[in-house]
Amino acid sequence: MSRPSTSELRVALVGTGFMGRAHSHAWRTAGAFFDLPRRPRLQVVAGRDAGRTRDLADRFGWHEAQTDWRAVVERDDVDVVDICTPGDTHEPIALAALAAGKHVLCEKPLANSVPEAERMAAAARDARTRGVLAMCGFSYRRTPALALARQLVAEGFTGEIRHVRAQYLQDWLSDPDAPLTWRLDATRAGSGTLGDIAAHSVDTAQWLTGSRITDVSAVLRTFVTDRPVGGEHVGLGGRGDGGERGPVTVDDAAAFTASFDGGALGVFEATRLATGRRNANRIEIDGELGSIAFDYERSNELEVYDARDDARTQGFRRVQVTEPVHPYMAAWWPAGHGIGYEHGFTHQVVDLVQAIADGTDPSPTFDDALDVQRVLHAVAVSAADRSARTPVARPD
Ligand code: SOE
Repeated sequence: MSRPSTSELRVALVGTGFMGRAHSHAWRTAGAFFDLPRRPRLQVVAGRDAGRTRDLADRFGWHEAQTDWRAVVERDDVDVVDICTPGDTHEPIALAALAAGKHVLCEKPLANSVPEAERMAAAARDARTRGVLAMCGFSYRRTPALALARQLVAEGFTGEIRHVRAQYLQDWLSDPDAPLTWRLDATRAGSGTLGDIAAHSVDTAQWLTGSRITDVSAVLRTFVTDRPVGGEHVGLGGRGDGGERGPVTVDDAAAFTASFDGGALGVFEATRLATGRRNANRIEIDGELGSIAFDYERSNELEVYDARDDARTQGFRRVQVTEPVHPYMAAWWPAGHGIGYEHGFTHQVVDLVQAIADGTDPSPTFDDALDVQRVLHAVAVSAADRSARTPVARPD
């Protein structure tokens, strides 16, 4: 093994799927475009399938490929453990890594249940006292247009917020013959749209508004209750082989209203069966002084409405968030040249490396992600009870 220079930050990635590739790209790219205080070294990637792990290592430049995550997280030549596995393994990997003194980046949702998330957040708090940091990967926070929205809200652009309207619409399960994957298995994913994509909306909404959801009223629905066990996987979906079918044990769609402690009223919708909507992660905020609207399908844009504008020319303006004055953009291309999905992950790495160098809390912390988990839990309870209003349970 080579001796690291003191400025290196040696990373171990666990997981080789869609997120494993997105994070590999981020670790590989961040230092090329941003001036990082420490240079990421792609030390080792771990995955259960040896061939797939080797392939990912070769493509992205990981120095080693391993099949046992336990052997990786305690290594002396690793500083950061990046967890990109399904939710059922987040807790054991994160706890082992934090106990071994490694900084942790963990994909969202933080865990499959509140108790798991609580144990992870407690371990992260304890690790923090030893200078070890933990961050949860709600990567959309790093989309420049959303980061700009957050700046504007914090500066008072919207004034008091009355409405939060969030939708996360995908369609990769519209076909009833799309095959069963781990994302449709409650024992592995914990939940369906709720943890997978509504989690993003809840995180974005609480982060953007700087307020917390206090109660919810929810409905969950599973439209397709069994799917082909085998078949061809294409992207997130694909086509079954016409053979045996197995049960879908998670929700296909979630809808809920929410109250925020800042006084706003929230309406949330998440589905993976919105035919034609590929990745429409949308949020709109209406305040007394103005509104802001974002749609990931137009990710380089932010719509803004300023109620203080001259009444004759009032209207929503479409801002191209592609200028050097916008968050993260100065590091990329000349003005007007957009960026894409992978860049949110790159920005996430940039912010984590900076936090590690500064010794400050990364955002979101495991505590922030635990709070999202509590909201998701309240949504599930409300949907099961069919109760009109379910408080989000938080310790005093
Ligand atoms: C699948 O719905 C998924 O890959 C999510 O798991 C990601 O968090 C989101 O960014 C894109 O869609």
